[in-house]
Amino acid sequence: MFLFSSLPLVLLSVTTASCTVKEICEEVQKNYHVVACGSPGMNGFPGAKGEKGEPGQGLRGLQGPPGKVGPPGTPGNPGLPGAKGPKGDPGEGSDYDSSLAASERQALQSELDRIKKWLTFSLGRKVGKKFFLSSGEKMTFKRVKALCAKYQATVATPMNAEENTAIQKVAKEETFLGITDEATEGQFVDLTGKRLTYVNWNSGEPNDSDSAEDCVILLKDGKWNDISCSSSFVAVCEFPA
Ligand SMILES: *[C@@H]1O[C@H](CO)[C@@H](O)[C@H](O)[C@H]1NC(C)=O
Ligand SMILES: [Ca+2]
Ligand SMILES: [Ca+2]
Repeated sequence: MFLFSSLPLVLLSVTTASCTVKEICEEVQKNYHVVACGSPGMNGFPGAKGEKGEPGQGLRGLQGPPGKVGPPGTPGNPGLPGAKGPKGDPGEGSDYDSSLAASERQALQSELDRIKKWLTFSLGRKVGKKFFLSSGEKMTFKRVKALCAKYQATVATPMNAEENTAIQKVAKEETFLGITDEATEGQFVDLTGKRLTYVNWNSGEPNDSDSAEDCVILLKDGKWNDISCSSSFVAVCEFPA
């Protein structure tokens, strides 16, 4: 029941506890020799003064007027680079995000991958490219769809026996699947409208009892039963892993 509402919080606390943007930045600096955090150093000192020009060509004897000024000497070598400046303040909001270097993005990505592993370990089931999570709450099919959509996910839809088992374990109780025959009675499709390539109906199902069963639940033993969409069952969503 608290899982979904606390999920962003878990992520947030995990992120703040182990990985601030500043730390990632320092990490990146260490590992990739990128100077990205500090502001640029000060300019070097100006070069040494050029050599004195050629003497002018005044007449000997009486001292003539001063000769022409010689051509300027070649400029001195540039000074050494200034000392490294103090560390800059972290950027803010989207300005900073959009200027993330590839190496910084890579560091963030590996941190996210690590967090996904923690979540899989403690909460959910990952099968192939799917990650199944339950909110633990019971609700109508319509509300399950809305809940999953709110989290950029869809209602759990098993495409094979392995996924079917994973959903069964995550749900622990009977749960809606992302399958209906609302559009055409007797023709069960997934939520994108595709015909099913895997089914696991219980014997005698689907029976469209009272001509009012257009949704599908996963029973505790993993078999499927068609049932009324307005009854309430545990919500399980599938996320791209
Ligand atoms: C049809 O399925 C429902 C469950 O959805 C079940 O309760 C009922 O007994 C079934 N009816 C028949 C005739 O098998
Ligand atoms: Ca039906
Ligand atoms: Ca039924």
